Amino acid sequence: MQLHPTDYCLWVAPTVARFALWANRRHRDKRDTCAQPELRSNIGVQFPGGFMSTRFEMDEGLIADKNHDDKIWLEEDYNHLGMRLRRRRVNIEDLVAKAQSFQVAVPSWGVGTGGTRFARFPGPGEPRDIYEKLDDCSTIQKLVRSMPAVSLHIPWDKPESPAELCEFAHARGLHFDAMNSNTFQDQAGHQLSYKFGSLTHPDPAVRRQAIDHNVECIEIGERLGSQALTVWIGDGGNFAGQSHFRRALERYLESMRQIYQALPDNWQLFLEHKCYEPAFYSTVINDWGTSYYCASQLGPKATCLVDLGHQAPNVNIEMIVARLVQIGKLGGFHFNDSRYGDDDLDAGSARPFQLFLIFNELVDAELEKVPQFRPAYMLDQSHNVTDPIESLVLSAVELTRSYVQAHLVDREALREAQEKCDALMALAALKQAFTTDVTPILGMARFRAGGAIDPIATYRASGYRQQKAKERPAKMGVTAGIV
Ligand code: PSV
Ligand code: MN
Repeated sequence: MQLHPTDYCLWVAPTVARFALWANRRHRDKRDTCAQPELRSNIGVQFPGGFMSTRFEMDEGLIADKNHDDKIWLEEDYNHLGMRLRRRRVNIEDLVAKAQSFQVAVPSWGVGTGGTRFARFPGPGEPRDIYEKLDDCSTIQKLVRSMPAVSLHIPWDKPESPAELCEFAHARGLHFDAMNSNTFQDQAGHQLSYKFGSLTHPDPAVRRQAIDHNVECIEIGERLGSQALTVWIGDGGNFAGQSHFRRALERYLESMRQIYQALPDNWQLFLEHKCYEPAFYSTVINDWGTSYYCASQLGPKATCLVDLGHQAPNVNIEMIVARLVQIGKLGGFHFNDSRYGDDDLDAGSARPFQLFLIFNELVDAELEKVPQFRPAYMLDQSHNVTDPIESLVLSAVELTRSYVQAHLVDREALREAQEKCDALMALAALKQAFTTDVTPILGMARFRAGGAIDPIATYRASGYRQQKAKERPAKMGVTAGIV
C-alpha cells in the first residue's frame, strides 16, 4: 500500500505537517525492510482475519525523533519542578521511579468505538478482531509504556488458537491480564437465554450454562497466561417483586462456588458489583457490601473489584476503597469517570479530585505496607466521541498523574493535622499535592522508558488512524466497543 503525503496534510494540524511527511517516509522505509527481530516470528504468517505482519505500525524511531524536539521544554520544566520540590524536601527522581512503576491494563473492548443504548457511531479504522485490537494496544503501549497488559472479554475475543494469540501478543511486548466472562447477552450457539438472568436464573439449566461459560474463560485464560477472572453479571429485575432478593443471592453464591472451585491455585476471582443497568429496579450484586459478603463467603481467592462508575450516586468512593483495603478484600479497579450515573467517561475527565482522593487511599495503603495489598488496575470506559487510542492514552496519563500526586502528599503534615483536629490544614496537605503540576515527571518517566513525551501529538503525527482506516474497511455486523 502506498502512503500519500496528502492523506496526512488533510488531517494533521499544519504545525505538525512537516513532521508527518517525514514520518511517512520513515514508515515506508521500515515496511520495505520489515526486519525488526522481535517481530520476525510474524513475518509471512497469516493470522486469523487474513492480515499480514506488514500492517502499518507505530514507528519507535518517530517517537524518538519527536522526543528529541520535546526534550528541550521537558528538561526546562523538569529542572524547575525539581527545584520547587526540593524546597519541600521531595526528590523528583523518586517520583519518576514511582511513575514508572505504575501500570494499568487496557480493556480489549476499549480500543473499539463505544456506544450508548441509542446508537453507536463507528470511527474510522476500528479493529475488527482480537489481532487488530492487539495492534492498537501495542501502539498505546509504545506511546505510554505503562500499559503492557490486555484484559480480554470472552466470547468477544475468543481465540481460535490461544497459543497463536499468545505468540502474537508476546511479539508486541504484551501479555494478558484478567479474563472477563460475558453472561449479560446471548451468544450464538447458546441453547438458553440470559434475558432473565444467568448465574442467578431460577432455572438451573441456565445457571449451568453460565457456570460452564465462566469455567471456559478460566481454561482459555490459563492457556494465555492470565491469572484472574472478573465476573460481572447483569442479573437483576426491572419490576418490584420480579425476583426474590435473598433467593437470587443464594443462587449467585451457589454458582460462584462452582466457578471458584475451577480456579487454578495462583488465580484470583474479582467480583464486580454495579448498582443498576441493564436491570433498572434491582441488581443482584448491587453494592460493595454485597460484593464483600460474597467474596468472604467464597474464600481467599475472591476479592472485590471497584468500577468507579458502578457506585450509587454521591457515594464516597474513596471511603469504599479504604474500607475494602482495611478488610483485605480490595481486588482491583475498573477506572473510568462519571457525572450522573454511567461508567463511560474517560478516567479523570469529570472529577479529577475524586480520582486523586482514591489514589490517596491507595498510596496510603502502599506506604503503610498493608498485607496482601496488590490491587489490579484496569480501565473500563466507552469511547463514543473520541479516537479510542487517544482516550486510553490520556486516561493512563491521568491515572499516573493521580498516583504521583498522591505520593506527593506530606503524610506527616496530614497526620498531624488529623491528630490536632485541624480540618483546614488536613485539606491543605491534600490540596498542596493535588495542585502540583506533575506533568514533567510523567513526561520524563515515559521518555526514559522509551515512550513519547507528548503521546497525543506523536500519535497524531504518525498518521496511525488514517492508515488503519485504509487497512481496515468496516465489516458489517462487527460490534467492536460496547453498545
Ligand atoms: C459493565 O458495565 C462493565 O463495567 C463490566 O466490567 C463489563 O465486563 C464491561 O462493562 C464491558 O461491558
Ligand atoms: Mn467494569
